[in-house]
Amino acid sequence: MVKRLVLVLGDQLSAGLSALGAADKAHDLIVMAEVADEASYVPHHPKKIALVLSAMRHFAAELERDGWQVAYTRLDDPDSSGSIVGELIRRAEAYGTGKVIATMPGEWRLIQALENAPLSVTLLPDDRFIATPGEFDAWAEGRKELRMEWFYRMMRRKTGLLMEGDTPAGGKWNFDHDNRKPAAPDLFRAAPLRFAPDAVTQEVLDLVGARFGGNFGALLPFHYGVTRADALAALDHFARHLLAGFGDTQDAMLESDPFLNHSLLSPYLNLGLLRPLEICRRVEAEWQAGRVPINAAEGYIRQIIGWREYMRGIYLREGPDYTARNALGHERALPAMFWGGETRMNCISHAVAQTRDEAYAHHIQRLMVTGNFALLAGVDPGALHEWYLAVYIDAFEWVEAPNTIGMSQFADGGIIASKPYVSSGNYIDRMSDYCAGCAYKVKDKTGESACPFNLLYWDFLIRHRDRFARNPRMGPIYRTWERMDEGRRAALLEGAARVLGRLERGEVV
Ligand code: FAD
Ligand code: DLZ
Ligand code: SF4
Repeated sequence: MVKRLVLVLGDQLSAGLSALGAADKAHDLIVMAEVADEASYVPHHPKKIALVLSAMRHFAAELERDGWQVAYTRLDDPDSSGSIVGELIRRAEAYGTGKVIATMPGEWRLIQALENAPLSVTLLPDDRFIATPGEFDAWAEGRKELRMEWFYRMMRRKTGLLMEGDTPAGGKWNFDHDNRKPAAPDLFRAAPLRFAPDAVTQEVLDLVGARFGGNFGALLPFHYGVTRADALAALDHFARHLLAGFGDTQDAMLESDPFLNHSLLSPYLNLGLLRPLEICRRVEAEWQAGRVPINAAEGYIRQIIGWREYMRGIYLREGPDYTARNALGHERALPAMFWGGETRMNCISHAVAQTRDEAYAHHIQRLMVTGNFALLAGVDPGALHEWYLAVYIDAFEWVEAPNTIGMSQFADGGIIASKPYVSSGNYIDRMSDYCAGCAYKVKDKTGESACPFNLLYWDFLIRHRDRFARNPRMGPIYRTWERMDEGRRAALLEGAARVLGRLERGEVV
């Protein structure tokens, strides 16, 4: 006799999940379901689907070994209803109970589906985060600006991470000044830890290959870890071999090294296989033991207790319509180059090829290459949001949408970013080795050979002059424009119109 159904979603693979904590092994039934709706709300990268499904299957097996009863729906189950709520209803009918316990889903789409389900659903808080939504709201309430740095300091105090009493370790809250260096290829830099697929993963890979082989992205080779043990091994590998250089190379981009010193822990964190605090405690311990410098430890911890928690706070606070925001009124269709179409721009070509092969690009590739280009070209932020949600291994709406809509595209009107993240080609040239192999010349500001970023940068600023000219951080840029001679200004805008015209007509840029 089953008392209640306990829903465990594909990104809730944590032994300490609140729904499991509230459940009773002897009488409750765990429901896990691979369903068509979740596999297709955007055309996910095949590696991402494989990761989620294989991690779900491994987690279900662990629950069973631990004594839980699990009703597990496979994607190819002919009786499947195709949706999470449909599967709950099907199990409710089969087991004679409409009572469901679930941990709050990460995204509005599923929160709303569960709230409206014809079942008696109890939603429990997702306590796998450091800040509760209430804490975030209390912090945000009445503030004119929701700057991440102030939230981050609150999280440092709350966790005690890198704190000496009430003061930050090393005398500063933020060591970014020591980061942001370009990088050179380094044969001794460790590669991320790779995992060979086991039989369970192999079965999933066959299924995903057959069903989703047409989606953008290479399914094979597949090297992601799929269990908590794998995720812990990946954390250990990062802490031992890569963390020390994390700060120095954080913003750098190299053709020959897509990963540099990045951790690649986001998929494991977002699926629930790792907890944010355990990662940060390990990072802190490496610093305390003198094995990594403070700029690396602080920089890394800030990404997790700062940016990651802040993004979730914004997503929940801003509500379900956040993904539809379009403060700058951008309407352009997403250029084909984002799906691997031909382009002469080496930086975009490289970032997209890497995304296709690895389902991964690091933060600066997402923000300052693809994001920067889309913003300068006036791409519809909703279309871009769906692209980021589809193509990255770690993409879940609660973290992807604030990064895309807010940080990258300024489509929320400046809730997250105090000014748009735009740059000319200079920034990409300084931080990468992309420009040397490009058909365009980054030093050329006008003319056919000019880097499109150089042209679109000014066009963007002029198109949105009314909004940004009064921004104190952008005033100097507009003054540079005023000082340019008329002929140069006309050549820049004509060049931008030429690039935009080509995009409009679907021609190669
Ligand atoms: P590292 O560089 O090793 O950083 C460590 C950890 O910090 C990451 O694992 C991640 O958990 C966290 N982190 C770092 N930056 C951010 C950030 N801006 N927001 C939230 N967490 C952060 N991250 C996602 O997890 N999922 C997404 O769907 C996602 N979409 C993004 C879309 C855009 C347009 C941009 C600009 C950024 C996006 N990010 C997203 C943030 C960031 O790019 C990734 O977290 C990071 O690249 C993951 O790789 P990593 O684990 O090697 O990160
Ligand atoms: C991303 C994903 C995919 C591809 N498939 C499933 C699935 O079949 N079953 C499931 O429970 N979850 C899946 N997920 C993760 C969900 O989409 C995720 O739980 C929601 O986006 C909420 O964050
Ligand atoms: Fe990208 Fe411009 Fe450099 Fe080419 S020249 S790689 S388009 S920044």
